[in-house]
Amino acid sequence: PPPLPLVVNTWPFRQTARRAWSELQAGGSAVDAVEAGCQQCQLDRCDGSVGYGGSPDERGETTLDAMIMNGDTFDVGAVADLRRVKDAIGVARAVMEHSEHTLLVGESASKFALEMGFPEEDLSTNSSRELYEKWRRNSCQPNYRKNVTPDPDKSCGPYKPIASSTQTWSSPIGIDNHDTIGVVVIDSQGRVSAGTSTNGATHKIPGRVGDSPVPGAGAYAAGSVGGASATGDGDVMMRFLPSYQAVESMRRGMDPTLACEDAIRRIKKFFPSFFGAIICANITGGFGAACNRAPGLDQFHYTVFNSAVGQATDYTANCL
Ligand code: SD4
Repeated sequence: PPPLPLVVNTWPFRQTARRAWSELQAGGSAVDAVEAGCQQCQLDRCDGSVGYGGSPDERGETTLDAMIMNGDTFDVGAVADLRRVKDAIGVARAVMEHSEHTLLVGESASKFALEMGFPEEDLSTNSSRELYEKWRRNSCQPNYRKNVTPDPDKSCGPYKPIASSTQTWSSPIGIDNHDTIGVVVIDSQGRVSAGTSTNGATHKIPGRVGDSPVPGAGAYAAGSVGGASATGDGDVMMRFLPSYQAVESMRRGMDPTLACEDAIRRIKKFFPSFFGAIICANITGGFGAACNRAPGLDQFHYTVFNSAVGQATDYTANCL
């Protein structure tokens, strides 16, 4: 069987896998490695969709979602709609280690973070301000509202509900706003952890929470089985708990690639063109991924690091 430890992460973010790997080499646990890998991506602001300075919401603010799960103890910490604090995965870990709760949201999550010693910082950057200004110049075309009309005098809302129409569904999340970091680690003792960090969806409605901080949706880990993490259109994907589904399939003995494909197929049946992908890893060192074919997504690149490949290595899944 392929060797442990094993690091797998979404997208070709090799720095994430390298950082997680070096954490393991330094004696860190699977949970430490997941946190460190996500932190690296937050600092790199991977493709603008992780960490500060990306995906401004309808008010121009960047807000963060993150989760970390210890598969062996079923401890989970998560934050959603976190404001003015950059280290979302660090705060998620603080929720896990310094509270009995699982998920804290919004201003209250920020307050908790400050109590835990995280600094308060502006999450805007020139690029997030530009994205926001451009959207306003473009009359604030809402990406995530449906059956609404803007106030006739103000093209940028407030939006009012109108009778529902029968438009065919198409995913508002695409290749331009996609890259949640998801990391799954099996350490050399076979311990399992999974986690995520993202700034969500560009021009989202303030208050929107995606799949990433929801256990079973954005990520899941189960001791003596394995872990999974999803990326893509969280508004749709979270309805199917794909990470939980994939881990439970692996528990029943399914190969990681097939478990990932099965989770994608269940969503595809109802949302044929949804944008999304999932990575899976099991405690024998097996791994795989799957994605749904959508505009701009024919292949999904993910990153693997174990001693057999010897370095952070790009793998490719052909989309279903
Ligand atoms: C979300 N799943 O907030 C995240 C975004 C993402 O690939 O992963 N896009 O819906």
